[in-house]
Amino acid sequence: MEKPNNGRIQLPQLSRRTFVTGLAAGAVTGAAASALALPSGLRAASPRPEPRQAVQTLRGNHFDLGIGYTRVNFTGRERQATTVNGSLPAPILRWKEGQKVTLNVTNNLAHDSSIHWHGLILPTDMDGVPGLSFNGIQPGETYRYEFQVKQSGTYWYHSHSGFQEQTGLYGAIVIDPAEPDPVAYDREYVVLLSDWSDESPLEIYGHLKKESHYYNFRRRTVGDLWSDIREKGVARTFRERGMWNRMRMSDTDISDVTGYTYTYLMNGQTPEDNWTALFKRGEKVRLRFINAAAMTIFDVRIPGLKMTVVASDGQNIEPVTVDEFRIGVAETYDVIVEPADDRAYTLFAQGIDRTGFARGTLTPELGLYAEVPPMDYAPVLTHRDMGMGHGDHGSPRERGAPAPHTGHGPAASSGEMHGGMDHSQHGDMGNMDHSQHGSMNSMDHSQHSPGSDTNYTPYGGRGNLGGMQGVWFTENLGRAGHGSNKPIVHLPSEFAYTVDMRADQPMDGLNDPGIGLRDHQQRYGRRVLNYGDLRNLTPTIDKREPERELQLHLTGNMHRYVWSMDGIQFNDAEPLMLKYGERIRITLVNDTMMTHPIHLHGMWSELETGDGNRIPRKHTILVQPGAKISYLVTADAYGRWAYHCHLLFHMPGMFREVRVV
Ligand SMILES: [Cu+2]
Repeated sequence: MEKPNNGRIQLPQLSRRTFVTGLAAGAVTGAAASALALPSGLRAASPRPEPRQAVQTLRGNHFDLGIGYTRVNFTGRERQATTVNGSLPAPILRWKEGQKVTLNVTNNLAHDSSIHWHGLILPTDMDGVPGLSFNGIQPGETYRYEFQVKQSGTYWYHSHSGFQEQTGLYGAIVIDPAEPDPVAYDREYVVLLSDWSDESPLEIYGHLKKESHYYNFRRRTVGDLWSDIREKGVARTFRERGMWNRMRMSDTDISDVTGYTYTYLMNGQTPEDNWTALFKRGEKVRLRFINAAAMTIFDVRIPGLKMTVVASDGQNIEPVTVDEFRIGVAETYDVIVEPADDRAYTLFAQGIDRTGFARGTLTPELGLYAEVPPMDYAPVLTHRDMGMGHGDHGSPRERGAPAPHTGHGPAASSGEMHGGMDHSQHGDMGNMDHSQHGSMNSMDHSQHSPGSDTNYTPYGGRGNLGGMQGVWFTENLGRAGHGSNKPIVHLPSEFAYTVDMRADQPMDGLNDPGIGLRDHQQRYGRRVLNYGDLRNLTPTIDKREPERELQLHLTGNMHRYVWSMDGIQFNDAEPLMLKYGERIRITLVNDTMMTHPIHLHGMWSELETGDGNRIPRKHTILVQPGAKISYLVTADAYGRWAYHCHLLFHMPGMFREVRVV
């Protein structure tokens, strides 16, 4: 890592106008909203007392890491961060495939701590999940992690204890391949994205528990109402708004935690600090993007440069050239860029909800910088994001323009509402027809009787594995690499207070770049990466067909801010049992309005993108709202493994133990 010592580089002229322009393009209206939605890192432009150092890189076989407290100042106010060796982000660990590494991790905190090596295939007691694979590291204790490095690529590490990751305990891992790298490049940089708040994680969590919209200042206003009416007419506007109001949801609720409290960081530096990397014209530069944020999904682009994506979650893929990609929390993407001119370029990573961004500069010369582009418009959730079956209405629509309802009579729409959404928890639904709920429930439950489809068992799967949850299908499964062909089944556990919404007709989560990106080709001429583009660079290793398929639902109740799988929170859940060596398919159905990054520890998640010979291997899969997506897993690692949403405040509930026996 040749990184320039980023001393006090001349501050860019980030005029207020730039940001106001960006916000005006979005859905913000009203002076209060504009002011509040400014990224907090840009509000306070007070210079740091000392220049921030570039992130240190540690190499070798043996590492001593100390977890401790460090004072930081990202906003003009000093706060306490949780760090490794005093550094936020933690040092970059540089390994070589095939070597054995030893890491002595000393916990100098007042609380238990841990480090999880995200995406690494290793024995379960080295995985670093307290309560599952080890007991955590007690205050004052040193825990020795020791394992063989079996893979190459870009990964990262973070605490798996409490909410420590949110306060700074994360860092990059770069593993050089044993064989010559199939990717050619002249220089490389880690670009680690994260989100910082001056509020403690417990405060943020407390706010969300009290009011899930606490950080959302983009709820629509009377002004929006008139522009909606102009665009869509009175009847449609009131039908749509009425639906949102009845559900007491906000169609602008894209992120639980926003730029109102978050300052978005690139390699630990705020947008105004402007992390800077050097290149020489004509060089191939490899950028290793890591999303180490607690809660923020980023959309990344470098205006003026094409990016050739060469790896996803550390695994080489067939190169695909794009202008923009979405990186979910915990995902990594490696891209190659070839700047042809002696000019600076802005690395721009805007939050999925467009309430702020991380920013850095790629430049041939220190002191140069490029324009910071305005943020894109803020997306607005539509019916299709709720799995309500509007995916077949032709081109996707954005910006408050749900697919038209042509072809649906009033009965059809109302049936859809009842099928897709569960209103039984709402005491004040007013004009909702409660008499239908009984019939809806009994209809759905009737699907669980073995007679309707003998292909699956709702509770137990095969008896000899015992105690399983979820819906398991065992016959006539879709071909490996091509995804699920099974009907959507909602278990009785999904009809509980933990669930306020269910998708009955989830859309395809594969060939969809996701909310806020769908029209970027037409609107901006940007080619956006989607999961359907991913093909492994080398042939699929395990070519077997899956023997069993698990359908698991990502569920939540936004009003209570509880998250779950199949309506069951982690504390009440049985482990998912896998038999060593078996090949299974997991189909995730997202019954919520949020995009969830789902991470399976210890084994690869092999995303079925339509080519059984080139199945890409990932450790974290983004599941779009109201969508389903399938991947294969070879249960080749004994032990107890975590399986969870990587959004920090979803993790307490949306979590399962996977046990391979
Ligand atoms: Cu989640």
